[in-house]
Formats: sequence, structure tokens, C-alpha cells
Amino acid sequence: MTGGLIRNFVGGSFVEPDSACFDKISPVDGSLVARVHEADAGLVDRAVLAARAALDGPWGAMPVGARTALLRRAADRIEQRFEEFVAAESADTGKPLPQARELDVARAVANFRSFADTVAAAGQASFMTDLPNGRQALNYAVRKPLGVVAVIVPWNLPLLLLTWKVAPALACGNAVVVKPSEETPSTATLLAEVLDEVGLPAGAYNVVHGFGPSSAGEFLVGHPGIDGVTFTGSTATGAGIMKAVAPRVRPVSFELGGKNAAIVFADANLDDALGGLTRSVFANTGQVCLCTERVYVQRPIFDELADGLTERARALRLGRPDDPATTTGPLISTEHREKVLSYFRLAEECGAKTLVGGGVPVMGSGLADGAWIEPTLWTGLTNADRPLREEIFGPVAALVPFDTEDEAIALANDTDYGLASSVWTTDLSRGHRVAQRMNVGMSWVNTWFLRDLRSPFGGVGLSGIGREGGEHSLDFYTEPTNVCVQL
Ligand code: NAD
Ligand code: 6OD
Repeated sequence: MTGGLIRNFVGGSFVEPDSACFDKISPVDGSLVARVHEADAGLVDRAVLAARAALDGPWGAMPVGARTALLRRAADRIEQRFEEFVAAESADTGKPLPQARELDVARAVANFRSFADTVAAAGQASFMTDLPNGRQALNYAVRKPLGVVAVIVPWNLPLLLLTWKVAPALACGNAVVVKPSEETPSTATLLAEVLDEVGLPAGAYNVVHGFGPSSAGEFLVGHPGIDGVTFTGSTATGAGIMKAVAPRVRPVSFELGGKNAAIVFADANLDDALGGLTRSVFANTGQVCLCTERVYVQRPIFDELADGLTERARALRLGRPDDPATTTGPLISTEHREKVLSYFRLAEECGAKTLVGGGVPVMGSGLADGAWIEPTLWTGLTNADRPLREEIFGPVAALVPFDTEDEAIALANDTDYGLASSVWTTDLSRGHRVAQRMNVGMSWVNTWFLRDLRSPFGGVGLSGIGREGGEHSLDFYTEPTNVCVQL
């Protein structure tokens, strides 16, 4: 795809560009990955109309068994074209190839299979109602597709997050108009080819490329023809989307930002905790909404844990995605790096001690124009400091000591966000107790980002609205109609 053209996909066909294109730049070395055709308001309108027509046509009439079989074929086809997806995801994001393989593309396959299973097995409760006249009534609900669903996703785990929404939406019989991030247009476009190859009727999956404000994102969420918006991205954008759909009272499902805490008790298995924290702070260069940016450590092990984590951060290897020694890629863009660096400066102003990192690394061999940044750890900050209150979305965490369990819980819950947490302890009762008291959507004990796709995923507070996953996704992607029959 290097230097190629990425087109919009509307009504079952790729659209030849007749208006502006923008550059997709590699975060690895600043080179051109592709030119991308930006969808204007007219093209977004065509996409929404095509989706509506699909619902009124063969797609809307397809029985659930055929729909779920189609999703399974999509999973098989992604597996057949696996390395193409890996290369595209890595080219857009700069992430190491093994991470694109093991996390992003493997999860896309799993998403299609899992939601095919969920929808194929889904039943509905029914109720027999006793009536005063001695007769009865039967109540049952039928699930209908929500309709035309706008799917808007970010750049950090592009295909994983896209298919996490597209798979249940299609399984439930909706038609989708997808707006991938301007930073990661490639895999959503490849998915259009795959869905076409496995026989998805025209118009059921449409892709419009572009930016948010005054571009495809805003045109899509402001379109009167959409029946709901499922969005993953920043809290500020979520708030804007909510405003845009409010006049038409459309439902939203929001997976937003996080400022996630880890609590490490003195009785934790230190090796396990260090391994888990290394992943949870630095995975995907810290660009996972679930990443830990606040680490609360019980005082007796504070120095040992800080030393161990610093050593592991130093051992990370920044480099090209295809170098087998690389553990860590760049940030998504130099613009995003500016934001992360502004927090590095702020942390210093707040009196942080930087244990490791804190700046831009010197990268050799053609990588100088990439969005590289050093994995970074701080001590000396408190919850009152902005670097512990605002989402940074980079490979950085602050380590803060605590003494008691109650204090740790209070510190961890002292945030406007509420996405995820992790607790590290060998005391099983304490693990359960603390995990349940976390004011978050997902609370892990002695692990992090371990997923069962049937379980609820989402956040509280500024981290989102609603839950997706397994049957929870059905609650968003369908509208039940209750039928009451007097017997
Ligand atoms: P972003 O909010 O800037 O953009 C996300 C998507 O929204 C992009 O496709 C963008 O083009 C689009 N967009 C922007 N403005 C829009 C508008 N006004 N109308 C319609 N669409 C618009 O987020 P990002 O920088 O791409 O991603 C990083 C953020 O996403 C972080 O805050 C991160 O925590 C969050 N995120 C959350 C989860 C989760 O599951 N909770 C998962 C991944 C990322
Ligand atoms: O695992 C998932 O289903 C999911 N939605 C992960 C989100 C990660 C955020 O960056």
C-alpha cells in the first residue's frame, strides 16, 4: 500500500476520488504511507443512503443464520489475508509486526467469530402474566436492528476497535458507515475488500475517510439518516458527538479515555507485578485506553518496585516494526508526541523526579523524522498534580507510595475517569475486595488486558457510556419490540 491511494467504499464499490486527498504519514520515519481520499458531505450522504438501502434490500431480509455464517467467512478470509492486514496496520501505526499480529489482527478474527456465536445463541426472556379475569398473557420481545449505525474509531488499535463494533453491528442485522481515524485508514479499507469477497450485500458496510471537525466525522454524526453512533475515542470528542445527536435523540455507545490506576500491595509476587506493569504502562507505546498511568505502591516495596520497573523500561528497544529486536514503536504522530512532551515538561514543573526517559531519543538510520519518545517513569508527584489527573496516552506512569488498603482505594478512585484498574496481591480475598471497590468498568487482579469477549467492556464517569461485549453489545445494536398476547 506504500505511496498508494486509499479510497472510500460506498454502496459496495470503491469511489474514485473527485475531491481533496490528504497524506497519511508514517510515524516511523515521516515518509508517505498513502494518499487518502477525504469524503465530503455529499459522499457521506451517499454512504448513509446506501446503508439505508441495504436495510431495505437483501441484507435486511437475510436470516440470522446466513448473517452469522457470513461473519464466520469474514473471519476465515481475514486469516487468509492475515499478513496483508498486519503490514497495513503496522505501516499506519508504526507498531512492531508481532504486536499487529498478536493483538490487532488476531482480535479482528476473534471479534467476528465471537459475535457470530453470541448472536446465533441469543434468546429472549418471555413472561406469562396472570390477569384478574383468570386468563393469562404471554409477553416476549423481538430484537430488531437499530438501523444505520455510525461507527467512529481511533488510531491506537484500529482494526481491533473497528471490528469490535462492526462485527456485532452486522451480526445484529444493522448496516454501518464506518469512519476510521485519519491516522489509520488502511485496515478499514482492506476489510471492505474482505466483506465484499465473502458476499456481504452492497451498502451493509461503508467506509468514509477523513477528519473529525468540518470533515467526514462531523458530517456523519450530524446526518439525519443515522440511527445511532458507536464511538471509541477521546472524551472531548465523545462530548461533541453527544451534542451533535442530541436534537434527534439518537442512542450512543461511548468508549472514551482513561487515567487508569494499578495498586501493588507489599505481598504481591514482584516478578508478576513487574511483568504486568511493564505491559500495562508501555504496551503499544502507552497508547491503549486501558494503559496504567498511575501506579500506587505499598511503601515497604516502593523502592524495589521502582528500581525493577525502571530496569524493565530501560530494557525496551525502540526500532523499526520489522526488526525482531524491537519491543516498542513510535507514538502515532509528531503532533501527538508534542502533547505527551508537554506533560513531561509539566511533570518537571510539578517537581517530579524522572527515573527513566523524559525526552526524545536519538534514533539513527533514517528514523529522525519519526514520532519517537522515551519510555518514562516519575516519582514525586501526587494526585493533585495535572500529570496524574489528565490522560497523557503515552509510555509514561507516575509511581506514588501508599500505606493502607483504604488509602490505596481512595487514591485510585480519586479521578474523573473510570475505565480500568489492576490490583497486584497474593491475598485472594484482598484481590476480590479491592477489585470490586474500584470505580471502573474493568478491574483486573494479577493481570491486565486479559479479555473474554463475552464480558462487559466500557467505563464510568468521563470514560464512557454503556457496555459492549457479548450480549451487552446486543443491547446497543438492537431495539427490542415487546409483543403481548392475551391468551
Ligand atoms: P479522537 O477522539 O481525537 O478521535 C477518534 C475518532 O473520532 C477519529 O476517527 C476522529 O477523526 C473522530 N472525530 C474527531 N472529532 C470528531 C467529531 N467532531 N465528530 C465526529 N468524529 C470525530 O481520539 P484519538 O486521538 O483518535 O484516540 C485516542 C483517544 O481514544 C484517547 O483518549 C483514548 O483513551 C481513547 N480510546 C478509548 C478506548 C476505550 O475503549 N475506552 C479505546 C481506544 C482509545
Ligand atoms: O478489548 C477490547 O474489546 C477493547 N475495546 C479494547 C480497547 C482498548 C483501548 O485502547
